[in-house]
Order: sequence, then structure tokens, then C-alpha cells
Amino acid sequence: MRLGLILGDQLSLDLPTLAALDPATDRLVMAEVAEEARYVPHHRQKIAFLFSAMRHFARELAQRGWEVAYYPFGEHPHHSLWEALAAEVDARGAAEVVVTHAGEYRLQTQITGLWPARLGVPVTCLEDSRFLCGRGDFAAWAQGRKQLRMEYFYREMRRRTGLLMDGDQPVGGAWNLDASNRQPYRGQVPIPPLPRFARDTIDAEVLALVAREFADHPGRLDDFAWATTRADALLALDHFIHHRLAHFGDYQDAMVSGEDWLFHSALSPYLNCGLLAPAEVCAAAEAAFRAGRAPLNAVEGFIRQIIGWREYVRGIYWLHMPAYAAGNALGNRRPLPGFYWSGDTAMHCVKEALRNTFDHGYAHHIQRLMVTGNFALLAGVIPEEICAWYLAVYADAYDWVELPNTLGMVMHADGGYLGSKPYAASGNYIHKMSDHCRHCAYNVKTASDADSCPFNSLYWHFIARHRARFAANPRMAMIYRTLDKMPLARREAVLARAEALLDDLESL
Ligand code: FAD
Ligand code: DLZ
Repeated sequence: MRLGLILGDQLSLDLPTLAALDPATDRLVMAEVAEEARYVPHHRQKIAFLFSAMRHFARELAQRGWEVAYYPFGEHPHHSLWEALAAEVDARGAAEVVVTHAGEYRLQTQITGLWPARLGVPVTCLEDSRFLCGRGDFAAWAQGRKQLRMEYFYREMRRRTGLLMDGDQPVGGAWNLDASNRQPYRGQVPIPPLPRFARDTIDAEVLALVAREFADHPGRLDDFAWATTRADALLALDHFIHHRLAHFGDYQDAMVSGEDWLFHSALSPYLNCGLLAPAEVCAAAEAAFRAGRAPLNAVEGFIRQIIGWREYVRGIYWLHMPAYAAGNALGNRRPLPGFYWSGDTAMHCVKEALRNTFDHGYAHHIQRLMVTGNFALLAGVIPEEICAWYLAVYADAYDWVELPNTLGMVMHADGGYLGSKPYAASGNYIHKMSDHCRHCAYNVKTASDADSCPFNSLYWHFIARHRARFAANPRMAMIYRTLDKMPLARREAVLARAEALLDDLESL
């Protein structure tokens, strides 16, 4: 008999492992283990979400005739996945272990490099077919290109999937409607609340377990709102399509104090653990457009995130790991400030993004990119430290998607491979796109005073200190002209304020 291991982010009935095995003769293993739960201090909602989703998935597999050996956290002696597997191999006399390719390089190298010897049986590793662009297809697309650009990859994916296409042309004539997706939110339309799901005994037991065993991990548990079954994840998708998608495009970049989800889908945890498939999510969005229930700018913007960005960052991850993780092209040396973990800062935009993060294991893209990410970029935080933070605190975080987003898109630590220009921005961007500055102790209109918004001086310091790298970038030429036109005394005052802040980031 063969043993199939199902990982915590492989909760899909169309998983290659399940297709390769036979429920009549083979057996499945699922295990909640400390090594996976503690290799970074995962947010407690992330652990609760995954453990509960894993338990529900195991139950569904059993209902479908599979025999599943399930190892609940704290009820077995095994620290790591391979130890739980080894116990099953011995107990069952298994001849082979079958597993679908892991999402993280860390685990995948163990599976192929260490497990066959440790387990004493062959380990067959199957390609993960749950993405729209296989690793090989991405490598073929990237072959021979000096720099990759998401836009060209995205167009290729539109053609390949047929999503929002009229023949070989994009619906509406343009591939990308991002320019119309940048409105601030000023109450134009009401924001619908997220759906709530009925809780069962599995959820209750897991929440109690996580509260007990992971008290030292970050994040609140009291407002746990994630779906933990495929049926409820489908309800979450349906709710998004009917109640939020129509305005997703318009307010995609907006931020509002106290509004934690705006018109975002909050579907990434389900997509990334396999409860939802990218193709079905995109098909539902396209159907809403074709039925006249959502405009093209919303649907194109949403589909682009999934068949474009999501597949693109995964392709880059597997093409360049493990070297990619070591990137620090800007030579950053500052440790991550403590307020990323405590949430305690007077910068209102950062405080809000952190509150959202700790309340839900979630923050939307612009909070991650332009607030917590932008601050780390401007402050020159060590990429490894900020990457570990993002990997820990979000319910949707896995190395394959978190690392390129953080190290590449935010920190420019890959030297501009993923994006041609850093997303560095002053407080003015945050002011334009949010209501945060009105509630802040710092003044967004000034840069060199004792109460000036830290983003302002840190922005100019970033631009000035990386002149050698960016001045020749045509997309940044205008910024350098503005810096050079700044009266000398003002420039010196701004840079001096930034130096003072950099010397004492903990006080912000
Ligand atoms: P929506 O705004 O509703 O977008 C729809 C879907 O598009 C998302 O569910 C997601 O699957 C996909 N998507 C959107 N943007 C991206 C992107 N840049 N990369 C990959 N997929 C994308 N996303 C993760 O899934 N896991 C991560 O660990 C993660 N880390 C990030 C770290 C940083 C520093 C940044 C800037 C972004 C990160 N993202 C990550 C991307 C993005 O922020 C989240 O996918 C999104 O906020 C999830 O919320 P949502 O489901 O409401 O997304
Ligand atoms: C994230 C996570 C956590 C917190 N716990 C488990 C676990 O106990 N068992 C498991 O199989 N998977 C878990 N995961 C997801 C894995 O870390 C994920 O499968 C790998 O990182 C590979 O993508």
C-alpha cells in the first residue's frame, strides 16, 4: 500500500495526490505539527484557520471513502511532518509515499532531499496542477528575457485562459484598466459587511486549542471570521461577487480608518490553501461582468490580480529559489522596528494597518504595499526580517507568494527583477488615498519639523541615498529633478530630520 501526505495548503479534492492513489488500497496522512506551526510565529488566526480547514477536509475525505490517519496537534509525539509519516510507514508497512509538490522551498527540499532516506521508502512528488501556469510553462515564458514584466505575462495568461477575451482581443479593447482603479473612498457607496459563518464543534475545539497552545504567537482570536470548509469558502466567493466586486476596481487602492476589508474579496486564504481554485474564482467574476452585474474595470482588475500577479510571483519564486531569498540589492541593515509586532506607533496609517493585521490576520494590498511595506523600504529594513514578519502575520502567507511580494515588489531587494521601480512614496500618497492623515499625530504637509510625517523625510532620504542606483531610471528622472531643485537649506533640513528618525525608529 501507498501513503499519501496531504499538506495544510493542499485542501483540494482535485489534488494530484488524490488522483494518483486509490481509496480502496491506499491511505492518507494529515498532521498538525509544531515544525510547520512554529517555523515563524504564525498569527493565531492563521493556525486556527488552517487546523480547522484541515480537520474539515479530513472529514470530507473520510465521507468520500478515504482512510485518513489524522494527527491532531498536542495528541501525538511528532514534531515534524516526516516523523508523523515515518510512524505511519512503519505501522502500515507502506511501500511508497506520495505527495504533491510543496508550496514552500523550505519543505520541498526536505521532501526530495531528506525524506526518502529518513522514511526508508521511495517518495513520489507530483507537480501541483492547481495553478493556471505550471512551473515549467513559466520557465519557458521567462527563458531569454533579461527582465520580466507582469503585464506581458498577464496578456499571455488572458490569451491562454480565454478570460475576458473576444476572440484574440481583450474585451473592451484594452488589456489593463488600472488607471481607472485609483479612487479614494469618501462614502460614495456603502461598504457591505463580510459574510459570517456558522461555527461547529471542530472550529470551537481548534480555537480553544490555539488559544491554549499558541498564546505566545501574535494576533487576536476573538473575532475569527474565516470560512473553514469549501462550502463556506464558496459562500464567501458568492458574497464577494454579489456585494463587493462591482466596486472592487474603483476603490482597490483606497484606505479608510476602521474599514478593514473595503471592497476587497478576502479570498486569498482560501485560494492559497486550496479551498477555492483560481479558475473558478475568475470564472465567477467574468460571469458577473457578462451578466452586467459588475463593470469591466472591476472585473479586469480582479482577474489580473489572480491570473497575473498571483501566478507571476509563483513563477518567479520557483525560477529563482533559493538565491532569491538572499537578495538585498539596496544593502539594507536596519532591524525591523518593534512596533511591527506590538502595533504601538503614533503613525496612524501604520497603526491602522497593524491593527487590521492583528485583528484578522489580514490587511489589504495597499496597506501591505504602501504603508507597512513602504515604511520598511524607506527605513532600509533588512529584507529577511520584514519577509519573516509578512510570512508570520497573514492568514494567506506562504513563502511562494509572500517572498516575491515583499522582497521583490516592496523592498526592491531583487534589484528590480520583479518591478522596474520601487514603490517608494511620501506621506502625500497615503493622504490622497485615505483618511488616515486627518487622525494622525504627525503633519503630512511638512517634512522637516519635529511633528512632520516621517514618510516625507524618509522618502527624500531614500531617494537621495540611492541616487547612484535610480537616477538613470527614466521612470524616476522627474523625482531626482525635484530633489535637485529643492533649496539647499530645505534639503539639508529634510535629510537631517530623516537621519534623526532613522537613529530612533522605535520612538515613532
Ligand atoms: P483582493 O484585493 O481581493 O485580490 C484578489 C486576489 O488576487 C487575492 O485574493 C490574491 O489571491 C490575488 N492577489 C492580489 N494581489 C496579489 C499579489 N500581489 N500577489 C499574489 N496574489 C495577489 N498575497 C498572498 O496571497 N499571500 C501573501 O503572503 C502575500 N503577501 C504580500 C506581502 C506584501 C508585502 C504585499 C505588498 C502583498 C502581498 N500579497 C500576498 C498580495 C496581496 O496583498 C494579497 O493577495 C491580498 O491583499 C489578499 O487580500 P484579498 O483576498 O482581499 O485580495
Ligand atoms: C502553515 C501551516 C501550519 C501553521 N501548520 C501546518 C501543519 O500543522 N501541518 C501541515 O501539513 N501544514 C501546515 N501548514 C502549511 C504548511 O506550512 C505548508 O504546507 C508548507 O509551508 C508548504 O507550502
